[in-house]
Amino acid sequence: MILKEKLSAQIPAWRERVKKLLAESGNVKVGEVTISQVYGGMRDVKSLVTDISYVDPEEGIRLRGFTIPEVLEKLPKLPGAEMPLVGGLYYLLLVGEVPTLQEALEVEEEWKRRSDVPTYVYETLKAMPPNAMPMTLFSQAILAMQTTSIFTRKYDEGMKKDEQWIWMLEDSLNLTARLPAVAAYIYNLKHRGGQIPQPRSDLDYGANFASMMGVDDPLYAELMRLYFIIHSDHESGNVSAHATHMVGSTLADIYYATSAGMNGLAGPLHGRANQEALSWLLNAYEKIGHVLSPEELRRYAWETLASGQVIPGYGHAVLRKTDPRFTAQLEFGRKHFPEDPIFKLASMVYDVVPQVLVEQGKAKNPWPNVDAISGALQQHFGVSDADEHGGYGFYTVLFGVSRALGVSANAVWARALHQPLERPKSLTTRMLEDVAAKAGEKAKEV
Ligand code: CMX
Repeated sequence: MILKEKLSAQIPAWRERVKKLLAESGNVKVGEVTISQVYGGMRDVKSLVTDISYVDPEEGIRLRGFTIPEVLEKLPKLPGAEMPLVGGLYYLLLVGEVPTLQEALEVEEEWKRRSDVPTYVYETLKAMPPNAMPMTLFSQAILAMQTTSIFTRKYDEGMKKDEQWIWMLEDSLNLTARLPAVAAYIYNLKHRGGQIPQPRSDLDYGANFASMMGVDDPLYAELMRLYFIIHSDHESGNVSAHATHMVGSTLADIYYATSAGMNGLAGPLHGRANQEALSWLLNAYEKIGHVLSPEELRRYAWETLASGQVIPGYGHAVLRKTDPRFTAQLEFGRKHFPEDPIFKLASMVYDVVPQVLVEQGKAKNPWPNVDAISGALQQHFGVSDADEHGGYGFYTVLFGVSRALGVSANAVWARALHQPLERPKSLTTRMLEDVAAKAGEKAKEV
């Protein structure tokens, strides 16, 4: 298998590189940690490592060194397609090189071979009450598939440490191959009578997903290729990536680890923001009855802030500029359906809301993130049925299908490089007060 061959060729040199760095420079300091960081969600504490992606606060994400526009330009596409193959993206994340079209297609073929979802997974989801949140079903499906983990079976048989990555790769390919059908089933269960989706082996990852969703428009396949590529990875410190990594560091398999990550993605400050961004736009639209004027939108944004809510899809823990993943989606909408009223509204929010957030003066970053506009694009294709909670819970599932690509690629490399059990140290408030008092005394002496 191409991915196994390419990784086998690279891993020994990477292991030597890390070993040398640790042996020669293990005691060199990377940074210092302040009390505000200890109390403040570890913001910007440099304590994780990944070579798969890096988020620069000003520039945004680079996947294996490539910006989002570069990724979209360089990754191979099917003849006549606008957006690259998702298989090429997975190759890039794992191998670190831009694949040829043939190599990207080989990954797509691997996925097709592995895409069967065990029937009991569908039955498990069907047995859940109708008010189960889509993300609950998604995480549950992933956990239910743990019974198929080869990694855990090999562990039980006494697998060698150097081979852990091989079985993590097997599991990761199986998991990522099945997730589009799992997601489409969750949508069907919630909104379309619960039929089991029929994957099409003549279609690529994005187009097959579009087909399982029952959206005929070929543009939706292009959107989903774009969507699955841009949501895949955002370095290691975001909650879904970090939770997956932390659970995986116990040698739990990819199903346990990804399910944990998805539970984090379900939170409103993370992936759930993509549902809330559409609700926020639709509320505005329905309230006023037409696409708002900038002045009306400004008032609506201030009302949201005055009621103590955040404006979903705006702000970020690391980014300090417009998220290039937002821009890629904005450009897609501008090119293909600039007159869609909800898309128009989402574009106008971009013109108005950053200034409102600046005036409010709280958010460190007033600019949009990836979640601000993704729902507006989905609703254009009719993927906009509200669930029992009156929200668009399925959108975070879409994010989850893509994020599984990033976290699983990281999990393969974590096992390849023998990354150890994660175990940071906690202190008590009294200890921090003592540290603060000592620092105060020292400052007086000086
Ligand atoms: N609307 C209103 N207030 C906001 C805001 C927004 N979009 N973004 C930040 N703020 C507020 C924070 O709530 C915080 O207020 P308090 O001091 O009262 O607690 C203050 O500004 C400072 O926050 P920050 O340091 O700028 O942001 P954080 O790193 O703490 O949080 C994030 C980052 C994304 C959670 C935050 O910007 C937010 O809540 N945004 C809206 C939700 C959202 O879009 N989340 C998705 C992020 C992308 C993803 O993970 O999918």
